Amino acid sequence: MRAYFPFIALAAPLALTACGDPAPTYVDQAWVRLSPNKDTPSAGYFVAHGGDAGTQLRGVLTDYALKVEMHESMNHGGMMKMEPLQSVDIPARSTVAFAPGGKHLMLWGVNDTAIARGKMTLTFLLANGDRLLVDAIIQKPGAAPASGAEEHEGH
Ligand SMILES: [Cu+2]
Repeated sequence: MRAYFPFIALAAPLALTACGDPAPTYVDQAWVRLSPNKDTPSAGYFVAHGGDAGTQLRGVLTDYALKVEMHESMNHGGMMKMEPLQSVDIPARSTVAFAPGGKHLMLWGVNDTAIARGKMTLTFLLANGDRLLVDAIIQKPGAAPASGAEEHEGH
């Protein structure tokens, strides 16, 4: 004879309250592909994840490069062309990837200290007022031609 166990605990409704903060927009998977030539810009990539409310990415700042711009590579009749982006929509609960061949950051003059450390902090400015600080991994070029003869500029 089996005992009858009423599933009181399991049947109790989950007490989900509506008092939680809305999910914020965030950025991850940030990395910088370092240019082999100091005179040409490096490229930066990342993934933005929209929160419960849509917003826009208005710009990216860093203390570790002279200048950062948002760009998009586009195919104009077989010719790849880059155009600057002033603002990028991050719709609610969606993913916007900055990836090779598409949207990307261009970074001029990446700081030597950051290169030596292998990462740099980027600040993402959102239209909702949030500033997201994200560490980007710096990926050095595969073949560094002058690694044994690097120049140290005096200050
Ligand atoms: Cu570009």
